[in-house]
Amino acid sequence: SEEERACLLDQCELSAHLRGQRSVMPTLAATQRTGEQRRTIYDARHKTTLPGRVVRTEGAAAAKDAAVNQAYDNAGVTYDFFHTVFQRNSVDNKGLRLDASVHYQRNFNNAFWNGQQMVYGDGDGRLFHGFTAAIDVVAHELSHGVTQYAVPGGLVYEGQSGALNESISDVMGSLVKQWRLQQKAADADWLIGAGIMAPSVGKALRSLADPGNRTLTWSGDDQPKNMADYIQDGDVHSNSGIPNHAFYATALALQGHAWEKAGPIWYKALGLLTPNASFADMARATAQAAVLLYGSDTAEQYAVQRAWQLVGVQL
Ligand code: ASN
Ligand code: ZN
Repeated sequence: SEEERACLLDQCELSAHLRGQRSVMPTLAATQRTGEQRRTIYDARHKTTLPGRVVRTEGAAAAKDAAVNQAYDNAGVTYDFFHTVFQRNSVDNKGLRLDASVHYQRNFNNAFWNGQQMVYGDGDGRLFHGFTAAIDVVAHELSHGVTQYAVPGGLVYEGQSGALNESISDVMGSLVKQWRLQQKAADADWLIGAGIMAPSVGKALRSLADPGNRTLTWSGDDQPKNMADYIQDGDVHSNSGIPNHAFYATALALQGHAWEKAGPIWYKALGLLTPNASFADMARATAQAAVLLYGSDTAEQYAVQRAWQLVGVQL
């Protein structure tokens, strides 16, 4: 509970003082100075009770546990990305604390955002290795939090709005990875979750460059990349291939770094959406965002419009 969590944190601050260490846990304030990260990593110890026990607080030395440090470091890079590229101060743009629990359940083949924090499984060692190792997976989960706050009222996690919610997390996940590697759009792999899956299962979870490509991605992947192949009542992780591919096409058309033009257009569009937004609503929102940022009759506006045309979404 909220109370339990506050208590755990107080104890951890206290024990840091007792050990004569500098306490780096900032006092809880409604609004946090921008640029200040406030990460706390917890160990769920293979249970499902969240958040679990505090294992690393902001500024503390690395833990012995690799998953803890990966969750901490990758959340840090993701925070820096949103702050540097979009001038966003954390998930809520008010410096929200970044909480993450590792070792959730046993053999848990997933990671998620529960509305308040990030949660990571270790994988079963057969299909997946841990989920914290992939920066795009960490950024994907954290971005669910960003969407929750940046879209007025959030995006309902079903149907097209749910697939958009998923797609925004994949787009931001890929952008954070490209930003960390300082890769141009044309040089990026555009994969989500490369390196955390057993090679026999696939190279990555999803591809924004070629959604549904079964040699690149998970064998169970059925992502469409055009409305012609839209899956009625399909999973939000499937139909997300369509807006994912629209972002990819926009970024490639605009060249350079995807976070410099395509990224800001997509990010600005979030504020123009409503909770039940459709793909067409996102197409209009991104086109409008391109006009707001770059003007009308610009290469940016046309790149966005052409990208949605390519995936079969009518503006
Ligand atoms: N890893 C998945 C996601 O963040 C978990 C889920 O199905 N919500 O989308
Ligand atoms: Zn997701």
